[in-house]
Amino acid sequence: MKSALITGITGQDGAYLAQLLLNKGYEVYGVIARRSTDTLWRLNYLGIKEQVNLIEGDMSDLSSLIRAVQISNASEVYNLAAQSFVGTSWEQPILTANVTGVGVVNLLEAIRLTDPTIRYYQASTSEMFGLVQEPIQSETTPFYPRSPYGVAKLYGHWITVNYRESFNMHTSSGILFNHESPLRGIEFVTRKVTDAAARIKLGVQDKLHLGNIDAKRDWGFAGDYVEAMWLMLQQDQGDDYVVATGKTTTVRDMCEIAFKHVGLNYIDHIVIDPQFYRPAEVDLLLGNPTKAMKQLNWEPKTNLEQLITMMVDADMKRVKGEVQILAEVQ
Ligand code: NDP
Ligand code: GDR
Repeated sequence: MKSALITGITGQDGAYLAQLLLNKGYEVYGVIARRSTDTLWRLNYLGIKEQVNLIEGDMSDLSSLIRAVQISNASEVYNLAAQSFVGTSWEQPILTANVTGVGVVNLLEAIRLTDPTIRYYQASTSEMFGLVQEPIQSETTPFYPRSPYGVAKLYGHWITVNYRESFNMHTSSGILFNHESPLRGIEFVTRKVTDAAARIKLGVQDKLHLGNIDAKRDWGFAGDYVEAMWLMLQQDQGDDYVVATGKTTTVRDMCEIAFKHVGLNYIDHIVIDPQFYRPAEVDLLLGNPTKAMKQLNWEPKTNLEQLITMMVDADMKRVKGEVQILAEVQ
């Protein structure tokens, strides 16, 4: 039986990827960081908590990563762990650099020292395009990150490429555009909006405070995107791939979809609050996934309307108390 190790298994993508790999018959191991509260709610929600093997570790602790790679005996390692919230990266730039940037080389070293034939996936990001240098971004578009998070991810991206070129390791970098789901963290804008739409509909919230609603993003469904991660590691060679839908939408129009789904007009409930503006904004992201579609035979299956309505429906159930997601109880 094949084994895989996932860092960030308690996050949105980690949970979906663990589910995908379990369905494919893998023995799944996950690195779990020590926290004072339970972080297993997503694995619980998907009903897979008992099926994964958890190993304590932290991206900033090389010895713990070596231990995790050894214990798991993995032939594939997926590095999804990060301080992943762009806004927080201005508040904690050094932590972000250590975890999201240097953490990558820690894990690559753990692999190189243990078994350099292990295949490696790096969670790169469209945030590396930042101040976009081309209207539609592909694998050849120059990078221009706009946040400490984007800068840290750029290091992670290039060190992944470098280990492929230096040591002939099978490393792949997935340049994933925004992807969302009912398991998205509440601080990210889609989930903040779908949760608010549900709460306002059910009378437990009045207003929704947002920042720049003119920002445009290429949003897809996390469940579709984890498939692309797995496909990258099944190729003969490691490579870099953009994973996106090829459509971009403003935060404003995404709000309209969410509120309309519960019979509300978003304009009546939104308050523009400069507190949520960013020191440097990424105004527009729009990816060209042609390479992933051709070489990986991957395609996005869920459009934005389906995605947002799925998230609103899940939040309606949660706010009504029909489904309990422990970490999200407010
Ligand atoms: P989440 O924020 O939901 O999950 C991040 C994970 O990283 C959590 O499991 C978290 O653990 C873990 N983590 C954080 N710090 C450490 C640490 N020091 N040591 C070990 N683990 C740590 O992110 P997503 O699932 O949305 O994203 C997965 C990856 O993909 C991230 O690297 C993200 O930057 C990247 N990405 C995401 C995109 C998106 O749209 N979702 C797009 C492009 C890239 P804990 O639960 O304990 O906090
Ligand atoms: P992003 O996602 O920064 O693209 O990073 P986020 O959902 O946080 O922001 C998207 C856009 O919405 C605007 N915005 C707001 N954002 C938040 N969070 N809260 C608000 O109130 C708000 N109002 C407007 C933002 O300014 C921004 O333009 C996500 C993360 O998952 C990263 O880890 C990942 O790398 C990228 O997606 C691709």
